[in-house]
Amino acid sequence: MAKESKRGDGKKAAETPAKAPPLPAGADQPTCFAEAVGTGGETHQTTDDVNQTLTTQQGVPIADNQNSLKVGSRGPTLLEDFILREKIFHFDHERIPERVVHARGYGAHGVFELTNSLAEFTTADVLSKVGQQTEVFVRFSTVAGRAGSFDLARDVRGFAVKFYTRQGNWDLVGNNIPVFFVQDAIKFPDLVHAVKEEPDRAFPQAQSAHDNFWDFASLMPEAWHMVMWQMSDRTIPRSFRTMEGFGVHSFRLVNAEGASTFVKFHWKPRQGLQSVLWNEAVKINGADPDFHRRDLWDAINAGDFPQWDLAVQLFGDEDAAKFDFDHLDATKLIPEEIVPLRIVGTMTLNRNVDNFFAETEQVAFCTQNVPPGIDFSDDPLLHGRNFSYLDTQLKRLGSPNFTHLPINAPRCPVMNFQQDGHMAMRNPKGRANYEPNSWGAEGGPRENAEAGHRSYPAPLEGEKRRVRSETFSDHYSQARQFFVSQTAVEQKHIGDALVFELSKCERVDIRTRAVSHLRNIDEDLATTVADGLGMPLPDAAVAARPTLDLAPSPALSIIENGPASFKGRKVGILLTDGTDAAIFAALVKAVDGEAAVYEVIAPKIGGVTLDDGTKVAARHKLDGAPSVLFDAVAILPSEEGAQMLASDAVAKDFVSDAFAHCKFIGHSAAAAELFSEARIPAERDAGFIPLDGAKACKSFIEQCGELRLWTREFDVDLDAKTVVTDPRPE
Ligand code: HDE
Repeated sequence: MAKESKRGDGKKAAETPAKAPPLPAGADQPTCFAEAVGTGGETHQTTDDVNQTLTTQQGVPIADNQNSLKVGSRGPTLLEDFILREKIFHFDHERIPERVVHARGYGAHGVFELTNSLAEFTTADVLSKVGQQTEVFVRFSTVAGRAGSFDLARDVRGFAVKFYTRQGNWDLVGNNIPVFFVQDAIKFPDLVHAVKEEPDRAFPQAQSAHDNFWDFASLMPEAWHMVMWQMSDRTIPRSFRTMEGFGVHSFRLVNAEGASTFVKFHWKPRQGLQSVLWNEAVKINGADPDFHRRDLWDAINAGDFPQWDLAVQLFGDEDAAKFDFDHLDATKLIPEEIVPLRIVGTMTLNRNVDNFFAETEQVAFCTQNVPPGIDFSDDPLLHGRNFSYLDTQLKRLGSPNFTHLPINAPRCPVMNFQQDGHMAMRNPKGRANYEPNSWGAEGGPRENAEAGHRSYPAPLEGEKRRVRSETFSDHYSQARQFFVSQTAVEQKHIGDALVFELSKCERVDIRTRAVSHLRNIDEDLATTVADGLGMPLPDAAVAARPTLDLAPSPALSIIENGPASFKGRKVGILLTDGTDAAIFAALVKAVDGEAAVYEVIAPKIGGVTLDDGTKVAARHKLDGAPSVLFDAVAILPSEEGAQMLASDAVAKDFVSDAFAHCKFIGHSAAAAELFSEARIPAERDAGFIPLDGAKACKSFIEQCGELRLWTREFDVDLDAKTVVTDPRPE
């Protein structure tokens, strides 16, 4: 069966352990709503299941939802109209404050299965029992943009996972980058203010390419390791499905004997890493601002469930003492080559949300949500976060009872004497609401020294001072390590990104100060960026410590860690009337064979008639589907169709963008005319694959698994001449 990408409106949900029970028969598509109340996501149908009469919030049936109550037919409208008043009142209060950071996000449900026990290191049940499945909810996000901003902003991505464990919720609130911009929580508001839109003009939105961000970054040497990641393609991922996730800070695992082991958490996507090009990102934002959320929704609905392996790096105080950095400094990572990753389980996202607001918007993460057996390190950034997340939920969700919302409610029993407050839905019964009490078995829950969370008794002493540890002062060594760990084309992208971003700064002194840091990271990069900005090379910034030449870490490259095949990727197939039906069928078969997806693009949305008379529906009209929406393209016009497309500016853009973005391009012989009108060089490179039979179609899709013909970039980009040396052999 051919795998045409699903439109994404049919639900294909997989079972998860604590899935809400199904709605009553006949009520699976309520016209009003199913009101979810209670603690564990149980659903109560409050509408009339039989005839589904529209009601007010008070349950009063509504006779007319089209007209307000008036005197005569032309008014005035009467204040007595409680139906109108209630409806408008509720509408007026629909919005809650968006998150101050990570406002734009998208979530999905899934399951985590443990494959390797860490019981020797932790009492956390979720990490102890091999084969045990734990329900999870994940929210991916951008950081800087508002909730309505576009998906392909150059930005860090949030990767927040809530595990509904048997010992309470565990929130691993991470990013897709393993380090952070600042070392101390007290600098976080400054960082966020600097990167967000400038306060007087309220722009630019969702981007760091402006004076305020680079002013701040250039005054903060500690930011430059993360700046290198930010300027890399990590911040323009192809999909949420192709990103890594990192817990960033060191946490502690604590075992039954009370022994502590430090741990860093990593999520490795089974889909392989993949990003887009900056020029592509800019165009995707115009063509489909919801590119990432649509991608995740479509993949899950199509049953192509994304998976990540959870890996840990475990180390003790003695190991930490040997690192040439301080693991409590969140601007540093622990290279995988120094502390190897140990895969302990797999997360599968298998269910889209039923309601975006109820789930993705109202989910409330907190770094402090940890089960027994997981504890905190002394990372000062983490400590700031531990305060911030609970605090922000009160502002955003408006009540300390946000934990009663089904998306936030633990799936295990919740028993305590906390009570009342706005919108309390979990109201204890009985007489005792305090502890200790002498009401015996009816007196409610009691503390449990055995099962309860106990903080690791780390011995501490010291003076109370506002200082930054000396051990936090090497700002450039890992930034350099990151840069030298990239392939040539990725290094080029970092150079391009820096030139682009700094060219958006109006103040020359800010550009200059920024480049002065690059001199401590990589001289060639500094030279390239200065050249790209048309400015002299400034003196190097004063470094607190000399930069070390650390060994490259191949794990840091995206291209080195790409997918094994074209699985889950999307090819756009451009058809016209008269396209060769046999080739189209062979291509669809090849796409299916690799478990990839395709979408048909045609001059008209009504579709095309192939040369054997078959009619094929189009998913997109050509004007609405630029090639940036696809991982690869197949251009299969008939002779006549190619002639028509050759005079169409949009068709020419389709081809020339696919070419410029180094994509693999399968094509019919007739496409030659379109190529020459699109000014594709007559001597075509290895990325052009003539599709003249089933074998060619198969090898085209196999080759697409390489994702891009990166060497082409050195032929098509003017900046390439000045950035890095063309890596191809002479
Ligand atoms: Fe956050 N961060 N953060 N952060 N963060 C929030 O909490 C904060 C940091 C991250 O999908 C807020 O519920 C401080 C690092 C993610 O709902 C807020 C500091 C990392 C999300 C907050 C940091 C993150 C947030 C805003 C420095 C990667 C989205 C809304 C001390 C490890 C979670 C909210 C979601 C959200 C504070 C730094 C990741 C204000 C004070 C480092 C993925 O509480």
